[in-house]
Amino acid sequence: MKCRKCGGRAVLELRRHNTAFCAEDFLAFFRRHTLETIRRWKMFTRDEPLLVAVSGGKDSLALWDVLLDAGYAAAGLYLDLGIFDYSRESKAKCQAFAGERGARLLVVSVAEEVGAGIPHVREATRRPTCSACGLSKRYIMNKTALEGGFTVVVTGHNLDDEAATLLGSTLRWDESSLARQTPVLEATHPKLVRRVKPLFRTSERETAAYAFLRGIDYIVAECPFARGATSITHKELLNRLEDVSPGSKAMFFLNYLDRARHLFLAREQADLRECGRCGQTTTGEVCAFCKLADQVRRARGSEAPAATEPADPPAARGLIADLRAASEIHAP
Ligand code: Q46
Ligand code: ZN
Repeated sequence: MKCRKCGGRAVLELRRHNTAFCAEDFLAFFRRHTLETIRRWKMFTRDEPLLVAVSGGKDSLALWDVLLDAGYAAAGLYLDLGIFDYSRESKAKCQAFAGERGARLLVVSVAEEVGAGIPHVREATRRPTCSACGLSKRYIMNKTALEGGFTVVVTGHNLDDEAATLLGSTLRWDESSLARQTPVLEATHPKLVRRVKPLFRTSERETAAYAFLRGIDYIVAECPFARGATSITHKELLNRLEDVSPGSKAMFFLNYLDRARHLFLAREQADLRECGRCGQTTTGEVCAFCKLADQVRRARGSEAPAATEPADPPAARGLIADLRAASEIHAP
């Protein structure tokens, strides 16, 4: 297999693009593709201060790497979810990455904002862990960006993430989620910061290959709460489709954006106002985050302090896609 660009020995075949690249040309392709997406979708300009949400995983670190390399003013934001070893390890990866590049990294403790780390929120509120986590992350990202003078929050969601989310929303015909799924969520209120996803056209396999070839030290273990999540089943189903018909994921998600999203958007009308407690946006009197934090504080207040830290749940090791991609990269 030869590199389409230089004719040298290819290390990675991209069936969807019907091409193959050597390491150097793949890295250049990945950077070009990402920067082109930012430009075409008008995600942000050269002068805007960016806040890149980093989890310590391959996608967000690969994206931060591309942005720093291209000269963007991109600070990182790590949200410490308090999820035992997973959080400790992923925070260390982000700190090491930032340290090596001399980049600015903001670290915010979710426990300080919510009143307890993510693993304790379910006991306190009976709200599913991932739903409380997602709500808290979105809220804190927006708040940190506003307070820090950042005009854009950049996240590392890739094509696989977006296609799996779309499949989940479609199976439920969740019109509101369908309307909100976009790679550029504009700030529709002075208290909202634009949220963008420059990797939405890039597969997980490509980000894994980029991170591997760049020698980025990222966390391979997934969050222990991701275990058994339906989104993982949706990803597996889409991977099977992609195997027999390369390009299926891109066709599903990108055509949705082109042809169908506007139908759902037309019906979605949110009347936003400021939360009476914290000033962030809400459709009611008090925002969902303030209600969540209240519930947690009430429940924790009536609880005797735990004598010991709860045991670390078994981590879901190894992203299948990572391993698959790494094994497909042939050492030069
Ligand atoms: S939502 Fe759920 Fe993730 Fe939060 S608790 Fe872990 S798996 S980190 S993307
Ligand atoms: Zn609030």
